[in-house]
Amino acid sequence: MTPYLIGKAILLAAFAGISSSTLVYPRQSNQTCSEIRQRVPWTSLTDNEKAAYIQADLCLINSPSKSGFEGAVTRWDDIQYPHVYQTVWAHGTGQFLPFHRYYMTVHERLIRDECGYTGNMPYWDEIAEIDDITTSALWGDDDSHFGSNGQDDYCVRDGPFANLTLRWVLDASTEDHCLTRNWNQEVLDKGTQPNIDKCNSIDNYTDAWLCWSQNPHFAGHGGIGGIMSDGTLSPGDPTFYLHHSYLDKLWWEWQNLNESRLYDMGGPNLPTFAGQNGTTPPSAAFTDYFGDGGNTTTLNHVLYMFDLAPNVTVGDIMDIRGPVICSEYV
Ligand SMILES: *[C@@H]1O[C@H](CO)[C@@H](O)[C@H](O)[C@H]1NC(C)=O
Ligand SMILES: *[C@@H]1O[C@H](CO)[C@@H](O)[C@H](O)[C@H]1NC(C)=O
Ligand SMILES: *[C@@H]1O[C@H](CO)[C@@H](O)[C@H](O)[C@H]1NC(C)=O
Ligand SMILES: *[C@@H]1O[C@H](CO)[C@@H](O)[C@H](O)[C@H]1NC(C)=O
Ligand SMILES: *[C@@H]1O[C@H](CO)[C@@H](O)[C@H](O)[C@H]1NC(C)=O
Ligand SMILES: *[C@@H]1O[C@H](CO)[C@@H](O)[C@H](O)[C@H]1NC(C)=O
Ligand SMILES: *[C@@H]1O[C@H](CO)[C@@H](O)[C@H](O)[C@H]1NC(C)=O
Ligand SMILES: [Cu+2]
Repeated sequence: MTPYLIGKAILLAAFAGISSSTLVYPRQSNQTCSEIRQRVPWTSLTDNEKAAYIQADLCLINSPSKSGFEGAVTRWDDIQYPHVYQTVWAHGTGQFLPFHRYYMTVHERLIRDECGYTGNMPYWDEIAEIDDITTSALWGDDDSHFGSNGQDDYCVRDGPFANLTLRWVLDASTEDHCLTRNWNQEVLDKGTQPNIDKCNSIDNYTDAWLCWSQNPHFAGHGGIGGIMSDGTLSPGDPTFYLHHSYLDKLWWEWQNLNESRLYDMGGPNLPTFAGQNGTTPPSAAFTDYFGDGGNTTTLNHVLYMFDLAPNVTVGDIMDIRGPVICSEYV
């Protein structure tokens, strides 16, 4: 055990009121956070840095699947799958924010480990661009932007992801389709500062997660629209990762407003809405509610990414400066 992990176990016990003997740390004994990586606004990258990031996602898109998920063709299909399959478990539940936090890191690991990406991970600074979706710095036709809006059939036909073939459909089977977008300023408008302030003013996670999952979360998804506005399939659009990193930054800022928030967890554990056929995992595999043993999400909750990354617990990712995420937002 590194001193960091011992410190965290004590901290957890203090905040969560649980005995440290019930904690199973370290789960990832061979991981340490020796150098914290920076997550930066997309606009702070140079064009070359942007192109390198886009190139890394294209590398996943052009690499063969390794997962064995039935119907997966590319590595991009592989990374989308845990989100597609676990839709009803990862949304509308307490693990919503933790699941997506870890998911950002799993995507980061794939582009670093398999595609040689060495730059900072970017986020979409939505509040800075909220006035006009059409002029966002995400958009452009060259190799350092994400293309632009969909055409009449909503398919994206410009930029590096033009004519991208996506495969997963709602029931976690496959059917080839295009990447779609359908910009919507009205929905992006939900990401206003007052709506962010409202979530920040809620002092407990049990209520705050719901607030974050609504306006600030919907804004970026619905503002881009198309696949991005689909709760199940949205990671098919490369902009998904920049939007959810931004949302993660907002959660991290909330966590830092009061020391009681850093390890605060809660919210429902069981699905709160019906999934499509196939996207509700077989109950047998999930009867222990991902390790919580109850109906409320706790720090012991397992975040599951199939074989793409090891299982970690919610407690492992609460502090982004810890060994699993090892990042900071700037
Ligand atoms: C520990 O490191 C090894 C080699 O890098 C890796 O294969 C293994 O998955 C790691 N274990 C955990 C729990 O992360
Ligand atoms: C995308 O597909 C359309 C319609 O099939 C085609 O006209 C266009 O040339 C393709 N664009 C690229 C960049 O492949
Ligand atoms: C959480 O905070 C909200 C609003 O600040 C409050 O209404 C609610 O009772 C609190 N819940 C718990 C469990 O403390
Ligand atoms: C910090 O959180 C505690 C526990 O919820 C609360 O009693 C206290 O008022 C909060 N402090 C601030 C500055 O909001
Ligand atoms: C799931 O699919 C089966 C077989 O196609 C069908 O009978 C059933 O009604 C579907 N259930 C839901 C919830 O869509
Ligand atoms: C990871 O977590 C999932 C979901 O709780 C579980 O089904 C799976 O067996 C776990 N895998 C390992 C290696 O512990
Ligand atoms: C969890 O919820 C289910 C379904 O609502 C209920 O049957 C069960 O008693 C609850 N378990 C606990 C530990 O509260
Ligand atoms: Cu999601």
